[in-house]
Amino acid sequence: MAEEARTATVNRKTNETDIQLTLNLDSKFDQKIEVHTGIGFLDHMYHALAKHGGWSLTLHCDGDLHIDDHHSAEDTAIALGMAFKQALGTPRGIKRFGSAYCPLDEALSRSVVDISGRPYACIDLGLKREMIGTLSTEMIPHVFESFATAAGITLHVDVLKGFNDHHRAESAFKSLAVAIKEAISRTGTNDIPSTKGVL
Ligand SMILES: [Mn+2]
Repeated sequence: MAEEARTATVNRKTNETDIQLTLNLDSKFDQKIEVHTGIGFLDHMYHALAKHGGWSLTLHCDGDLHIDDHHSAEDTAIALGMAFKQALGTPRGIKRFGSAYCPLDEALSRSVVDISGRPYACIDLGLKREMIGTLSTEMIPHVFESFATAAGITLHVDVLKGFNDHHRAESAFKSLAVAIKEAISRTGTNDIPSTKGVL
């Protein structure tokens, strides 16, 4: 029996950004990914996250890029986290924990996820460049943190190796995608995976 796809729509408008987002966490066979944040490298990262997570994702952000990339990067991560949380609903019948290593050539990243209901992020990417394209590298850990906070998940992302910052960042997003895919995979039960009985 086909299980219902876990989906969400988030529209989030502030004085700094105007975001429309749709997410489907169960798009194995019919993925549709369209990301326009106004920041090319960030589009590339969200695209990788969706692709390897098995998601469909449409994300449009009209942000205050005349100031800098900060609000657009942070707010799209918040909107994505909100959509993730909404799509997942009460976390019943999922594995809860997930972890993955993903290489990209010489770079190697590890992500560990707990769909805990407790927002926490430990991010160590060791990026050296100031910018990758038009994205400030300092915004990349901020994106992971903002996503984890809005999603209500515990997230550890470490880049273990690699000298190319594009590779380091991309392998980090890929490992996050694969770790989340495991964590939210269905167990076939209706169990809430916590000794507390609540997540
Ligand atoms: Mn910020």
